[in-house]
Amino acid sequence: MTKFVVKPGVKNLQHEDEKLVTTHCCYCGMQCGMHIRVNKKSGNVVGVEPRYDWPVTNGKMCPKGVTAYQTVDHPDRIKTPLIKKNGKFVESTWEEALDLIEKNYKRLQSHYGKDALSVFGGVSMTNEKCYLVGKYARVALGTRYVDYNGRFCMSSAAGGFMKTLGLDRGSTLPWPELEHTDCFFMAGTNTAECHPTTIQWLWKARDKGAKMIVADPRETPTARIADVHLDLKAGTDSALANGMMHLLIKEGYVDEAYVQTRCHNFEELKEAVKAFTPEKTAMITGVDKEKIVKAATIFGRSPRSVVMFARGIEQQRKGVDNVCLYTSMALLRGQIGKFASGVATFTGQGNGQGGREHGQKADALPGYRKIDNPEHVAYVSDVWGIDPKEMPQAGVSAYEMFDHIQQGKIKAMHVICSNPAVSAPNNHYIWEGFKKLDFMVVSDFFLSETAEFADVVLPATTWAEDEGTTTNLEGRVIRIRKVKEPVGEAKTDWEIMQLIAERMGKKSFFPYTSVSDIYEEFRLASKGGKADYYGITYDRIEKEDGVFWPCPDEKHPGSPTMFTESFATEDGKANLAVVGWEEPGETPSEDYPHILTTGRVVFHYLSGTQTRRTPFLMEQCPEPYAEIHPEMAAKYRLNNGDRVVLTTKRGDITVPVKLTKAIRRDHIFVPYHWGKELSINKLTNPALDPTSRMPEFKVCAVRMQKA
Ligand SMILES: Nc1nc2c(c(=O)[nH]1)N[C@H]1C(S)=C(S)[C@@H](COP(=O)(O)OP(=O)(O)OC[C@H]3O[C@@H](n4cnc5c(=O)[nH]c(N)nc54)[C@H](O)[C@@H]3O)O[C@H]1N2
Ligand SMILES: Nc1nc2c(c(=O)[nH]1)N[C@H]1C(S)=C(S)[C@@H](COP(=O)(O)OP(=O)(O)OC[C@H]3O[C@@H](n4cnc5c(=O)[nH]c(N)nc54)[C@H](O)[C@@H]3O)O[C@H]1N2
Ligand code: SF4
Ligand SMILES: [Mo]
Repeated sequence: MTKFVVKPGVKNLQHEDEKLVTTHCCYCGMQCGMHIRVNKKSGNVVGVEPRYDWPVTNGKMCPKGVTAYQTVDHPDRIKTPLIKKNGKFVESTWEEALDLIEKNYKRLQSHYGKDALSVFGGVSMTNEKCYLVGKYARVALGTRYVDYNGRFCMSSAAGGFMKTLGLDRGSTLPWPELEHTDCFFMAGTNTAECHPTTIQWLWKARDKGAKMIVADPRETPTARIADVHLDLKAGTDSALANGMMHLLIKEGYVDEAYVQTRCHNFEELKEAVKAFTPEKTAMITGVDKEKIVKAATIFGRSPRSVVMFARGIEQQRKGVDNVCLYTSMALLRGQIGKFASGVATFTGQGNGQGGREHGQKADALPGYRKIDNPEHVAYVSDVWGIDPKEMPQAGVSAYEMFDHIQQGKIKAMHVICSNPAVSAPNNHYIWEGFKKLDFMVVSDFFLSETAEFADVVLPATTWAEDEGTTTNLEGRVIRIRKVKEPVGEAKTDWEIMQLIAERMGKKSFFPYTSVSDIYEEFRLASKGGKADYYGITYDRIEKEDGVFWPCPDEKHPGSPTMFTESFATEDGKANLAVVGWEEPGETPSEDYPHILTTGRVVFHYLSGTQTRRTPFLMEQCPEPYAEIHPEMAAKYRLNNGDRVVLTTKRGDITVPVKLTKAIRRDHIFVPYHWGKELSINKLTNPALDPTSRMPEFKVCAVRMQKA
């Protein structure tokens, strides 16, 4: 389906020998609208055109989005299955690869039981594929061990929203409404680099007088344009949010009627925040008292505000507490469920929202059902056609799967659409785990650092070679379209899972001949669950510019604004967070005197397998570096570009320093998009949040020496 042009005065480029296919970017949760240019003769992808009529992004794209097409026909694509023989990969046929997988899976399960196998998924895949990963693990392989990379991404946001609001939908409002907001309170989100096409909405709001408050240890491009930059120490968000609520209550900025009728725990919260005076908050966070007061005053006086956050506050040992507290700030102001107001976490990966709702999580089933709830198990078993007794129990979280490898419980792993050799914390432990596995399979379209550990690598397709749906950061379900046929012998992830299911004697449970067959089953599997997609059809998505879940039936308009009348908790009331502040898992000491924090740059995406293969992006940002303040540099007699060794209790890395005043004097920031020797995750702390099991990527103690 091809649509052209659309913005008055702006014409999409169109060559005679090309066709345009309308789809969305494969990278972040913005899911910017785009048309992909395909050469009619060769069928190859040759370029991209922005989609001006996509209401969320209006033709805006970022440097990753405009170069994403270059990965599709990239020379590094894996074109046939690869089997490791004497330590080297050799090309093989699908028959040979599947034979080997069948033989090893059956051998391991007959020796060690069904749970000897495990699956590690990812959410750069469509809803259809993400849904199938859970079913593949539990029905085709019959194992309890399945989890996914969203554990390192959205899990604290999900846990926090579940606790406070009873439901985890990343944003409670649609993006175009942001234009009418009066105040943005943004914590731990580098929006300008990580969700760049959101900035247009902030600018529009700014033109109407809106204010921006940014809480970040770094003066990011986002903080630079803020009215107040709260330059807090990493790991002190709970104190900051409590301090903000202290002032909101003290200065009379609470929406009493809203809080009385729609929230629990207000009296307890009042007690709990009493201690967080501006003085105490300033002492813990390292932010000037005046700035804290100014931020609370702006936020408290704004009629319409949105509290926004991302991994900066979530990737902490207390990430769930942080989410609950910041969400409570929005509740105190009576903002959730109204026009141009609310709370939003920035969904990270392209399908980070949809991919976390439908059963890739260790303890979840489609539609946000729970595996420890017998009614939920009965419903999903019925859709899948299995005996509920056959449904495996809950497994363990992504990082904990590696503990189970060490304990000898997990013997094999199939990694689908993730690169934990780079992106999981405490890399050395992950690498040891992969080496210890008896058998390892990876589905990817590039030979990632993780794939290098595998016994068998299966060539998957890129997003441009298959169709389906994703759910963007607003909660809007959208269509991804097939642009071209797969390269070489690559197969889609769903076909691969189907083929392995067949080898495991479960073919009848995977009877799909097309993606829409899977989608129809998936709609039914989600029906009646908290994340209900039943009313969303491909047709409706097309006609309505996407449909927001929950959408329980085809007549339902979808839910752009959440919680207008009540919350999704049992009695409909939200739970205000009553929690204090605790130190991060690791604090500076004599041996490790500084704080290390990690994150992203605009030019690279996650573990970098795709963006490190994109020449333009590599020219812009070829290698990792340590961002440090000139004062810290002076103490170590370092000039810009000098190389340093950074060491934590878990590992070390050698990188050049980049001097900038845009970081706290006691912090070091390193982006994490590189592997092996250049992976900062050799150093990060795997301290896990007790509820979400999210590792503390954002804070650990580090030592620096001149190399
Ligand atoms: N360019 C680019 N864009 C991306 C991605 C990418 O890899 N590259 N990935 C996508 C994905 S999957 C995700 S999850 C999102 C992530 O999007 P973001 O969460 O916005 O990105 P990060 O760089 O991980 O962290 C955001 C900010 O948190 C700050 N921070 C660190 N520690 C703390 C703290 O203790 N408290 C507070 N308040 N702030 C802190 C960091 O300085 C950083 O500026 O981006 C998505 N978009
Ligand atoms: N230090 C530090 N570590 C972090 C973070 C941090 O802020 N700091 N952030 C964390 C976050 S938020 C995230 S989301 C994770 C992400 O970490 P990863 O899960 O490692 O993310 P990707 O790099 O996208 O890896 C996806 C892999 O699958 C491949 N792939 C892409 N699409 C498909 C597909 O459709 N099918 C298949 N089969 N393969 C595909 C890609 O080539 C790539 O090799 O990293 C986490 N790690
Ligand atoms: S903002 Fe995100 S979705 Fe949009 S072009 Fe950039 S990476 Fe792609
Ligand atoms: Mo993420």
